[in-house]
Amino acid sequence: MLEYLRSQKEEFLSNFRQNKRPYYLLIVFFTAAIAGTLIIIFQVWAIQVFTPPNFHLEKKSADFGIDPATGSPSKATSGKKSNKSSTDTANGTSGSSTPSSSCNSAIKGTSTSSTPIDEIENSLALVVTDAEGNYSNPGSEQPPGGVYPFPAIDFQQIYMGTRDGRIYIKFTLFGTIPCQQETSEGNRIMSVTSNLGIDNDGDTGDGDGWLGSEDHLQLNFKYEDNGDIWAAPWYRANYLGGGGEGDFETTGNGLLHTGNGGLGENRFIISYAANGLPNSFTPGKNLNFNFWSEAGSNLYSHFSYSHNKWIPWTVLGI
Ligand SMILES: [Ca+2]
Ligand SMILES: [Ca+2]
Repeated sequence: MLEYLRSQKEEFLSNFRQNKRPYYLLIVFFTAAIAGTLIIIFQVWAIQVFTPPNFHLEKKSADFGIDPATGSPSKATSGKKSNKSSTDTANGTSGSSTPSSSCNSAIKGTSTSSTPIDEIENSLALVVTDAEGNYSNPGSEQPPGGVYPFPAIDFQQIYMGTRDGRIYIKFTLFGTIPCQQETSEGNRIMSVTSNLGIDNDGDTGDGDGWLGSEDHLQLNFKYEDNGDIWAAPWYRANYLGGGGEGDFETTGNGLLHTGNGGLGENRFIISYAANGLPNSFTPGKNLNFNFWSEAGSNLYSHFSYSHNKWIPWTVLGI
């Protein structure tokens, strides 16, 4: 009997080795394949569910060329929009203002005024008409192949005038000022900046760091990664010599008039109290303006840039 069992065992092992082994290996292979497929399906599902919505928006804009200034606004921006667009309507914004000015409600800070100034805008005097596409390389902090075009910094015309102790300056542009942070050439545009250097002593060759400018006016739009947008219309006045950017006697803030242009439009108006710029904006005084603009990105502080020559203007009360 013992001998019989031993022979049965040998026969079984022999059959397994010769015939059954491939069958069991096939079962193991298919089981592993099914498990691997289930793991991949789970990973795809997890990416779809847990990826933040902004990632999809940004990628969509970059891949398909959707203009964020006119396309679907981001979650953060659209949420802030609804409050103040109704305020603009209540203030009677009309005529030269367009519905897109509601983008301005996303601006943080207090350097804005939404009260329309249509009559002042229409009274301003044309100071200069500038060329389209006149970008230039500043010589530092620019992309290796040179600056990229960015029409929102491309000045078209500048208008000015003083009234009731304030200087008003209007810029028109060849592009629309972004309503939210844009992506261009793989760069996130972090700032859009306009500058005016003012020569008020008739010598455009004096001054070290500012090439003849005694005053400097700037409007800076800042687009943060979290969707926040800031506008800073400010100035520094009475250059002291010495060559540094801080070598001015005074600094102060101005106003961005969001009832007449701004985000989502191709124009903006800024104003400053003339007594903050005591040697410049007296009606009848002859000034020279040196104006430049720039767009900064997460990669290059001079992603785009344009610099222009001196323009003369006699201060006009309106
Ligand atoms: Ca231009
Ligand atoms: Ca000067």
